[in-house]
Amino acid sequence: MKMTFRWYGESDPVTLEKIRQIPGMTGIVSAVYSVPVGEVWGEEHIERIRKAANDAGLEFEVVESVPVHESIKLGDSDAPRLIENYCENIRRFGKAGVKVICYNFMPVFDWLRSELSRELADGSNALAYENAEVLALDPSVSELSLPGWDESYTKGQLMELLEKYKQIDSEKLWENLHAFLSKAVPAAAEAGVSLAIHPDDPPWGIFGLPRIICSEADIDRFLKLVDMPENGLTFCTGSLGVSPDNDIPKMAAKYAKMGRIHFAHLRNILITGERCFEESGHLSANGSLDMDAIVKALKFNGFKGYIRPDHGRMIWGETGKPGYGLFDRALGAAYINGLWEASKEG
Ligand code: DNO
Repeated sequence: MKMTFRWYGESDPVTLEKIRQIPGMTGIVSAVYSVPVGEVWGEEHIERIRKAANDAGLEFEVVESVPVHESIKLGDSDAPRLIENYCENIRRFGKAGVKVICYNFMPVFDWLRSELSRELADGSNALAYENAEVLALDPSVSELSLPGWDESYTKGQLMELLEKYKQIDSEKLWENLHAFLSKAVPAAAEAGVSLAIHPDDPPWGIFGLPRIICSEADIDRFLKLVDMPENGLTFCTGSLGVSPDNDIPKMAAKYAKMGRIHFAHLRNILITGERCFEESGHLSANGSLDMDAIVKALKFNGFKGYIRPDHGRMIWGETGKPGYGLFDRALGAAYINGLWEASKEG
């Protein structure tokens, strides 16, 4: 496995030099943030990230994320053009030495939390999800914003988009995902890269929008849509793990053994009630997931992909992008490395 760290580009207060000093760190996970969703990324932009990473002694082999345009998810008439743009991006990443592309197929919103800075008992601050608060939220007026959300919509455009999704049920979304994958996966195979879908976070429908990558049954169906090794997963323990129905160590073992986990987002969460959770400290004892069992499941089933410590709490007075400070994510990387090193078969 290769330990990596998400870097939000030159404006990220967490610099490459700091990332490089985390023990065991091999590379960054990043993206070109200046290109509107659906457009082709300039080769010079991709090259600039690669060079910055390499100059700091790090690799750039994972792109997170290349957002899928809403028209592709909706199956609109311009979907074929946008899918072709996506394939062109894949080819460009392949040329630049990128090995894995992380993306998601969640309508309109990427990951969602109701609180960005809940104070935990130890005085740290964490992201949290309270179902009653989300149910009371009106996405068309809410000011909530999370890293990764497309902020380019006006409120009016957002309303229009939500209206369009009234025609899209889960089955229609599966069809549109299939149409996307049947072009994108062969393009990826040809370019020498793997696609890694990120599961829906949280793994249930929100605001009446369908979500289809939530469970083991969903993932089984997904992998069969285009049954090629390049059609794989970003195995995100914190996303799948907030549903008590998902047996995370079992799923990690199963999909690692199949060779379909290309990228793993490892973090713990504490389930605090039905459809309620907070992003706890990393240790198994801090949350609801058995992190040791998850790491062993990956290691003993031949996982050779990339790991990132995913989110962290805000500790030691750090401020920054919710979930994406330096200190606690670095502790997460060290913890996962420790589990990995100590895991011995037999
Ligand atoms: C959240 C991230 C997600 C992820 C996308 C991939 O912290 O894991 O925003 O990057 O879902 O498309």
